[in-house]
Amino acid sequence: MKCKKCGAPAVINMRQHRLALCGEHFLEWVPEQMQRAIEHYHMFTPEEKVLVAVSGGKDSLSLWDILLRQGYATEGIYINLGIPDGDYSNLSQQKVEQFAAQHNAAFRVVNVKAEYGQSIPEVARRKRGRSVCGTCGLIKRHVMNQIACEGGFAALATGHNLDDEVSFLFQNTLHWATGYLARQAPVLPASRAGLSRKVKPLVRLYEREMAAYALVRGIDYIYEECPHAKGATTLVNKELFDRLELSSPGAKQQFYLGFLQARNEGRLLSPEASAVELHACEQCGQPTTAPGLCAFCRLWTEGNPRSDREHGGTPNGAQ
Ligand code: Q46
Ligand code: ZN
Ligand code: ZN
Repeated sequence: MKCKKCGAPAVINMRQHRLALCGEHFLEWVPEQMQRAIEHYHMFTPEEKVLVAVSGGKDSLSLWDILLRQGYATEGIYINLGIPDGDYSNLSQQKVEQFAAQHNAAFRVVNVKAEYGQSIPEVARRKRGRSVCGTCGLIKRHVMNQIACEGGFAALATGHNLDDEVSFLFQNTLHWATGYLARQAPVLPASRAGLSRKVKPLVRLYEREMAAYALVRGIDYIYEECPHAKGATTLVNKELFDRLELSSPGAKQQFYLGFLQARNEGRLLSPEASAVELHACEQCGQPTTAPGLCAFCRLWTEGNPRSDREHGGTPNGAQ
């Protein structure tokens, strides 16, 4: 297989685009695709400050790499979840630190246990019935939103790729979760005070394209999945769509982009589907659906071995 642009041996063949590219042209092509998505969905401008959520994996480190190379003003954030299996969290943090040092890039680390008193698996154990991943998602969302808002960042960027979005979309469709379907988007605007703009610049890129980008670019990332991802519905859905894609190249893209188009044209959901009434949390001030404490603050109020006094009554340190 030869590169469509220069005839050199190709490193990747993207059947859905009928495009094979050599390493050099592939390293140009991926940032172009990302840039198109940033502009098409009005994610952010070069003048705006972007907080990049990095996990140490291929997608988020590649995202950060491209944004830095394109000259965007970024800062990375790594949340150490305290997952002990295989020293997963500490090894991931090392990958992020190494990357930031190589690129001379600004980043910060939030260590959940050091900051709030318990690691994610410990909180999930204390809150019997709460899954590790559910707890993890809640804490990550809250912490990243808080830092993006307080740090004056115009947007919070995550490394979700097309395969991630397809998996979420399929899951939400399977359950006809209309609220989630209404809000699943490449950009979630900061619809009210206390909410940051959330953007997904890799939303049009396939997972295998991001893996190839990291490999060709020589990014040293953590290969292992989080131990809690094993058997997760996301992975099952991804396998399902990989099979579909094999027999019908472009199926993933069609499913996701077709959904966005149909919804935007008002052919899918009524406007009420996305209407959620939000209140400010009594403790941290972040928006929450139910009056009183938000889910994050409730997580830390009952049975947390660390006393409230250490945090002045506000678990995330907000005054
Ligand atoms: S990091 Fe967290 Fe994922 Fe690990 S504990 Fe689950 S949600 S699987 S993105
Ligand atoms: Zn080429
Ligand atoms: Zn709160």
